[in-house]
Amino acid sequence: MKSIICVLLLTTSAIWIEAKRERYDEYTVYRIKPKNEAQMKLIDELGKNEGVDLWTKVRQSYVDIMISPKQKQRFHEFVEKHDLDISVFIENGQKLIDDEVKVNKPNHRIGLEFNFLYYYRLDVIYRHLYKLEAQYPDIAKVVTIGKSYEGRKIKGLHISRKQNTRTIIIEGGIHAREWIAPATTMFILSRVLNNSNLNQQNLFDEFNWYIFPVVNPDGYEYTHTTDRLWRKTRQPNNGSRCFGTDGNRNFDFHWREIGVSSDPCSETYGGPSAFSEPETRALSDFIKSQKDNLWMYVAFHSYSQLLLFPYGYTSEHAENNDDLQSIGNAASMALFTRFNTSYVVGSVYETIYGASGSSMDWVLGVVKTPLSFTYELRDKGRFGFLLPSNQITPCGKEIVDSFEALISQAEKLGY
Ligand code: 0X9
Ligand code: ZN
Repeated sequence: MKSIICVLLLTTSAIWIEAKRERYDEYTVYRIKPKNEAQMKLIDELGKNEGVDLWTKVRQSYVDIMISPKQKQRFHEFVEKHDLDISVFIENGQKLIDDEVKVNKPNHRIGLEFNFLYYYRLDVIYRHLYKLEAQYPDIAKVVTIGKSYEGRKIKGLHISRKQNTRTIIIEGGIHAREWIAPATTMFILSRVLNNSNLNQQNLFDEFNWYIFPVVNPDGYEYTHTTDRLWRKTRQPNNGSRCFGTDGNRNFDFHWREIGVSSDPCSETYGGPSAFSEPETRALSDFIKSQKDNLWMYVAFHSYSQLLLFPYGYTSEHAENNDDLQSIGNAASMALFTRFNTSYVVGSVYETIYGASGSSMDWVLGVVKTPLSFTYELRDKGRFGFLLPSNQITPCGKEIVDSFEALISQAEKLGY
């Protein structure tokens, strides 16, 4: 009898959890190619409506926009009226999410080997960090830099083979739904520890690495349990029904100036104040503590295949703009060599859009570390945020190749 009740309870609670999941049936992602400034403005306004989500922000070349089934008719009228150039990129969001759940299921069984075939839950990622620490006791150590709003630890791996060397900090997962970012930072981590390419191994051995795969753990878990397309942190906002802040608009450098919203319901809400989020506070405090040795900072996002450098807050160039461009170009060329994947290189403002309050801008502008980059990983919109996990390994390999060039070109230029 007891066991029957137990089974009943388990199944009903499972159904309850399932029922609470956000669904994206018949949500369609369109690509719009704006023909002029006026159309860009229109699309930006459109993006503020309920049932409309801009997957990429509006820029000159294109914008990807997800429309709920309820909004479709209005959307098509809008397209007609303003003569917008649209094409369908993802027919049905839920279909891709269902496929992804099917593929990823096995890895949620406890004790399964960590490999790069799946997207993992936070506990699996953290367990793997400890396993690596045990496997490489002389060079690897798990570090905890603070806690998220919901109390999850923000953990990373410190890898160091030499004393007093230059430090590289890698940030992944500030945006929750960009799952390829934590996966890729884990891939880099594995190749920093153990690399069959001896040139890469020797180069990587020279540095002191801090790698944080999931700096927004609440958001990341929420994308696994409740809403696959969640982007922000999970702190409630006073006086609003909407949760969360965009961590990459929350840093204290030209905070809330451009490409950022003051509306808590917006995907790019900058927060009530700079560093209002425990996650960005923890990360920035840690970065500051490394200031003296910090040589390079790299943040990982998706998608669009871009390698970006500061600034996002202004069209004005960073002092070392030409160097950053040259380093970025070298990295992009090296990346292309493996699978012919192309990444466009440039400053945020000139390449995509103005956006202030990012970690990357803050590292250059406040911490004054001259080498600060952001990767926007695969793909170019075929799957967008819902990139299948069989792309983790190819993406990781080409990114590690690009990293080798990123570092050596910077060294060549005297950094
Ligand atoms: O808008 C962002 O924060 C990033 N794009 S994403 O689609 N992953 O959200 C771009 C970050 C570039 N850095 C700056 N805005 N400075
Ligand atoms: Zn992002």
